[in-house]
Amino acid sequence: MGKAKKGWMLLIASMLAIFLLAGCNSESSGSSGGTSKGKGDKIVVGFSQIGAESGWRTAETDSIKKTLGNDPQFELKFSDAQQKQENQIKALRSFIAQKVDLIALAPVVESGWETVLKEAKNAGIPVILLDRGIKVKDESLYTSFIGSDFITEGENAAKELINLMGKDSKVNIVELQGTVGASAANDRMAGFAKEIKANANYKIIKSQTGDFTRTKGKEVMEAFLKSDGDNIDAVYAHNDDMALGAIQAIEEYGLKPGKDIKVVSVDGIKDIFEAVIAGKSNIIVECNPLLGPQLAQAAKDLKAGKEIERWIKTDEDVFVGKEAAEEALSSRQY
Ligand code: GZL
Repeated sequence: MGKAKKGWMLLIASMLAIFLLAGCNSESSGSSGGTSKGKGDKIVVGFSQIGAESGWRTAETDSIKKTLGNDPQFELKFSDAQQKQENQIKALRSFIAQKVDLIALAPVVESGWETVLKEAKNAGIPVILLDRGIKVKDESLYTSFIGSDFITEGENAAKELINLMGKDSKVNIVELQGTVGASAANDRMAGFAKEIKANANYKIIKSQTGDFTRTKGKEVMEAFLKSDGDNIDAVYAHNDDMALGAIQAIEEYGLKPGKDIKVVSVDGIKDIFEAVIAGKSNIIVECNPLLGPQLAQAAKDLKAGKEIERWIKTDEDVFVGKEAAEEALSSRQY
């Protein structure tokens, strides 16, 4: 055989060897059986967070980063979407490309998730929803929802307001809605409206989104006061941050929040407890953001091949008035 031919044969043989070696490497790092696609035994979790729009949201992020960050079993990949769904979809695609073991998604809105969740399913990556729900035809696109019952939160807000002001009082309410399209906003609105509709003396005269932020909550409350100031008896805010913005607007308008205009809101961040103690707010419906431990347990159960509940609910309370707020403040963790 001529020299040239031998040279070609050698080249082909060495290329074949490199190809086979490379193939073997991608298999070993690609998946080590079971659900774990991560490095060695670590559970690699990709968490797509909405943003940092409220004290509640920051508390949730801290809980997850602390719980998974302090547990050697986990590697956490975190993405902040700055309130944009397209950023969350990009983050999920990146997690899929990195072959994470689990995706945790706090979906900013309920719709528009089918395509990317199908990609996660096709990649064999389970998805757990955190703190907000989604609407999908194929329910198998996510494994579990860890979060609150927002309809009950809305119902409790209305019931406690009626208890406070009296079922026979004539009460005009303005409502500060959360982010448009978010399940927490849709369901808190529905739960509240259901209870108010059952009492003819209570009326929601204005309702508009404040996007779950203090700034927007203040702006919208200023507009409500401008158009209906002397005709407003109470404000219902879908979260404390918007309520705190509304309290500022009421004071700047020259009225006393908590007295001239009663205030009821959802979440239970420390600042609202302080506002109730100062007499500026009246009712707090708790919504627990400390979901880190539940997410960690669910991830471990999935890795162990265990079934997990479809809805992992969080325990919550309602606090009415100064005394209840003073009693609870010292034990508040967020
Ligand atoms: C509730 C969560 C809501 C909070 C707001 O689970 O989605 O989003 O109530 C936050 O404070 O912005």
